Amino acid sequence: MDTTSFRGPRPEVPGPVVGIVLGSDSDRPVMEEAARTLAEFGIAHELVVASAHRSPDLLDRYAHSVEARGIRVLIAAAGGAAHLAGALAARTVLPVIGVPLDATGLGGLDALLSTVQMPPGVPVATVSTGSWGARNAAILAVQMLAASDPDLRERLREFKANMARKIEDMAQGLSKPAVTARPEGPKQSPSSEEIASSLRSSQ
Ligand code: C2R
Repeated sequence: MDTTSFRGPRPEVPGPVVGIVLGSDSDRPVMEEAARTLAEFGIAHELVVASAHRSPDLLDRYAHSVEARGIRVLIAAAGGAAHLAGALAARTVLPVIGVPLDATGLGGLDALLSTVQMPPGVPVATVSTGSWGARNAAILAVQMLAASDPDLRERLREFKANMARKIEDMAQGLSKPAVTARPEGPKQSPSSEEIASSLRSSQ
């Protein structure tokens, strides 16, 4: 997507309803999981790069374009001093889901704290770091959209039922009777009388 001009929706094409914003193109490999997950649910989305720190004007323009273009939920992913999600949340009333990424070798803890510790009044729904977060951000976005979409709620129910079935299959695999060796009786240690008798016979 051309991130320099947000001109509005094309009426003939159903527009994206989720915006995934990356702090840098280097975040893309991890965040492709979010895009894949949205596609699983048939949710149209856009993937853009904009940084609160490096391109504040671009981020500003993007944040002010989303509502009018039909975006309903934002997912913001950034590493390090990750202020991207908070900066978006400051500029729109749409729900913002933050995905903290590991960009600095601190395991994403820096990004997690920067994303989650928002002051009262400006929430960012922060999910786990990295690819778990990428997947959960997308599922959470679907759940938010499903609040007003019964068909999507049905698809979420199927998704959860499939997950449960997989775990039940695993559990069944574990509870199959294991092949055990024929039980032997407890080994009796020889009595002191037997030991004494075997010593006597060996003399
Ligand atoms: P580069 O790989 O481009 O140097 O970026 C990005 O999300 C990325 O994980 C390194 C990391 O910097 C992050 N970044 C932020 C912000 N902008 C970029 N945390 C921001 O505005 O919060």
